[in-house]
Amino acid sequence: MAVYGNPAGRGCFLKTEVCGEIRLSDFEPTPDNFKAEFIAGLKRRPKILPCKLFYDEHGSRLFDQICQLDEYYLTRAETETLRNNITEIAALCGPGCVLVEPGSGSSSKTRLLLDHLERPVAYVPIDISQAHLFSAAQTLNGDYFPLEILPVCADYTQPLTLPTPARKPGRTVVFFLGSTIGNFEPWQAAIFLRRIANWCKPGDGLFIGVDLQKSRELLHMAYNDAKGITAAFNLNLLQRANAELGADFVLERFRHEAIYDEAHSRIEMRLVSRCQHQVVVAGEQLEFGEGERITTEYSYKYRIETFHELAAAAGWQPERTWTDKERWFSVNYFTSKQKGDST
Ligand code: AVI
Repeated sequence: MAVYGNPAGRGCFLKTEVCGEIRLSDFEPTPDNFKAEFIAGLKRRPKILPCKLFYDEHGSRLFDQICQLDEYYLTRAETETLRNNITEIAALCGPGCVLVEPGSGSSSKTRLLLDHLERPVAYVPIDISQAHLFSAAQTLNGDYFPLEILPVCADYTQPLTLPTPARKPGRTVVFFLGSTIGNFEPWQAAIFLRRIANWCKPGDGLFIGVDLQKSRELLHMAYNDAKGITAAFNLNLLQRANAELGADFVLERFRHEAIYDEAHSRIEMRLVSRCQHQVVVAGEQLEFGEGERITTEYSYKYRIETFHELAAAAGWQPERTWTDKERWFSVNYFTSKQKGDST
């Protein structure tokens, strides 16, 4: 059985203009402790910050702009792959499925799926931001009646149980798109994939977008765009610290760097200090040497076989892989091999 049942999270209702009330499962995720995580990361040697700290309001807007860039092929290639294979993807989901989307954000690709699925029973967006969930529910609600929208406010990397749809569902299918899995280190990706498997019953499905290894030049262009949007996205972390923590970063003293580390098959994004200087962050004085780096993000690039092995070890049977015509990006379909537990 899928881990439905009463949500462990506190239930409450989102009021919408279209269909009255929508049941929200609220796991009350602890908001990012930006101050603690930022200072702890800058005290580590070498300095490293978790990439989730990028996404304040301005950072999220910059990321949306990155997705529109010519050089940033990932979004385009994934959308093309989904569109070109949507009939087969919908058939694999089967009738009456429950569509689950961890990190749903603005649910931008959801319509493409919902437009093709056969009488889906429920859509379960999972996001840490109630505002995102609310606007996704608002925009979709009513258009796909009688689809039930069951938003879950949670940190999807933490234990959670899925809400129970009112009607008897077919299969649970999880969509984890955008190559967000690439921002996890492989050991973290394995833990996360195992966690998703535990939401599912054997035979349930996972569709996951995974960026692929390619030439250093193409990767370099994608993460060092000509308009400097990725640089602004990276530097916005320091701007955020100035705004939220009263830090005194001078942004011109840092530069954006994104290099492809072939040994680890990952883009490593950094902020590099141009000179030796000190910065005060929330009353703490922090030292930066000339050329010293803060690692701000890893973005792993996989070979399809390597990713299949990683997923197989985490309880997922590889079934089907589609790519764009250049074979730069992959959408992978797996079925759950194991009976899950409740986490
Ligand atoms: C969200 N994630 C998949 C993006 C990536 O490509 O790793 C984040 C990003 N960083 C720089 N550009 C885009």
